[in-house]
Amino acid sequence: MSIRPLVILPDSKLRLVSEPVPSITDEIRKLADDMLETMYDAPGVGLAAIQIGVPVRMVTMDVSKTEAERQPLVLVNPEITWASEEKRTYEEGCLSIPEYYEEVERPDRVRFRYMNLQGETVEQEADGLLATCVQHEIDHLNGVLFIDYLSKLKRDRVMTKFKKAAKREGGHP
Ligand code: K2U
Ligand code: ZN
Repeated sequence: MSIRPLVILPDSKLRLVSEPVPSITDEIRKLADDMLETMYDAPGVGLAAIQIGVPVRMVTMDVSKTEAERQPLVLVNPEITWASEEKRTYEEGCLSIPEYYEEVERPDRVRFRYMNLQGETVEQEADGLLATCVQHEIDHLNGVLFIDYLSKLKRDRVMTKFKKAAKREGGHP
C-alpha cells in the first residue's frame, strides 16, 4: 500500500472521462489499496482513481465517524440507478481543490450499482453524507467537479486562484 500524490486543479487530467474497469485484477486490487490509504491520509471520505492520476472507473469511500469503526467501500464501475426528487444542500470540498468549500445542491437519496472487489454486482441506497459523496465521486469519473455546479463567477475565481498557484509552483496547465 502507498500514499499517492493527489492531482490538483487546474490539472486537466481532472477533466478526463475515466475508462470502465474490464476485470478485477491484482493491479486493480493494489490500486484500491493505494486509494484507500491515500484517502484516509488526506483525510477524506471519498476518492476517485483519477485523483491519483489513474483514469479508471473506481472510487473508494468511507463515511464512518471513527478510525475504530472503519467501513471502507470500493466501487468498481459505479453508476447511479435512481435519484430522489428531494434535494439536499451540503457544503462540499474536494481533495483536488484544497481549502475551497461551497454549498452544492444534489438529490437527497440515491440508489447506486457497482461491482465489488470480489466481482459481485451490488446495488444499495444511500442518504446523507454517503449519498452526497457517491454523487461527488461518480462526477469525478465523468470529469465533473463540484465547482461546475457554482456560478460562472465563483468558478472563474477559483480557477484563477489555482492557475496562479500552479504557475508559482511551475505545475501542469
Ligand atoms: O472526492 C473528493 O475530493 C473527496 C471529497 C468527497 C466528498 C466531497 C463532498 C462531500 C462529501 C464527500 C472530500 O474532499 S472528502 C473531505 C470531506 C470530509 C467530510 C465531509 C466532506 C468532505
Ligand atoms: Zn472531489
